[in-house]
Amino acid sequence: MKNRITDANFPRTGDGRVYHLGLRQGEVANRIVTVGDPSRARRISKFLDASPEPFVLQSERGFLTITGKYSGTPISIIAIGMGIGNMDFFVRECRESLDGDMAIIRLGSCGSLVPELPVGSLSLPKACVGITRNYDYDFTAATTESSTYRSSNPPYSISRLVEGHQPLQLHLKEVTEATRPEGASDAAVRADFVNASADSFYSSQGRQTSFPDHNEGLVSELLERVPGVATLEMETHHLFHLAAVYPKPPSELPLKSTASRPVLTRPEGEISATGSAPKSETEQEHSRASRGAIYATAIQMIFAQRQSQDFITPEEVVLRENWAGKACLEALVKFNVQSTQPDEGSVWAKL
Ligand code: R1P
Ligand code: URA
Repeated sequence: MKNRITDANFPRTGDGRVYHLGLRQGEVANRIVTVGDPSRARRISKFLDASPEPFVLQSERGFLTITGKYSGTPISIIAIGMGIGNMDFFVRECRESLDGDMAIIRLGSCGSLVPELPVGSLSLPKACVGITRNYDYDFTAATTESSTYRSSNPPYSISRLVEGHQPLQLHLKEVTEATRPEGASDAAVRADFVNASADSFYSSQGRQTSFPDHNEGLVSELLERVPGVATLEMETHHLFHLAAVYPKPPSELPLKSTASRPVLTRPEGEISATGSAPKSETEQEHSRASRGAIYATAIQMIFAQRQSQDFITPEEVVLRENWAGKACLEALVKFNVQSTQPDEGSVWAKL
């Protein structure tokens, strides 16, 4: 850590940079393509307009942001690495660095559990579940009964469904179909499956290693319990969840009044549980007021087929990343994002 940080609640440097992504206001656009692999971000960034020259920031923690314009519209491509934790840093730190609505597409790789999605297919999940390892389960136990998955203390928990933003999903599907390249004429593009995001590539995706993970029946349990589930990866559920729970901006509330918002403040003078003085109404309203809506969807490239054990080739990856990457940019700039960050002081306003 090179810079002095000023706020323990939401750490930022003196010049307003967030702690892990290293960004400040004006460096991230309202339309974002997020990927895991930094080389995927660099590949897609080749499609950005040459002018203004894209802004590139690699943070100390390994997040890579490339912000420029596509067909004249500001857009960011952000590589976050892997896992729920990194998705959490990305969504929250971008949200606090940006005014207005956000439209986010995750372009990721995944494994397929169904024959309809062979290696090289693209899946735009309509909804996600999360799979998490239960640290209260005794992983040293000698055997796993199949009934264990439905017991009150199962080795893995499978969450409720959370939906993505359907208008953005269907619009992205249309653009993806319309931009299908030569060489991918037979690749399936599906928008009717459910994705499962796991907190491990191995144990909570049912892979067998030398660890006693008690996961032999996990994939069958998932298929049985979640109708339409077809893919496994590691971040999309958290993205959909944060987007779904984020407070709607006043313009999207049924009554255009803060009176219809959930109660955020305690009665005047009440002391909080920690004994510290309660925050003033204005402070609380400010810290929880919506900064704009978050619209999120995903497009996933099938890299691994868990039934056939096939794995994608490097050449197939390049073709899919170029195809889906360009489709994400194209779809985002054509998607109506009503309220946006002002150009003034931004990296994309530079000529
Ligand atoms: C595991 O290999 C990684 O690949 C998938 C998973 O979600 C996980 O991050 O996505 P990315 O290709 O976007 O990283
Ligand atoms: N990413 C995952 O998380 N799982 C797979 O099987 C392939 C890519």
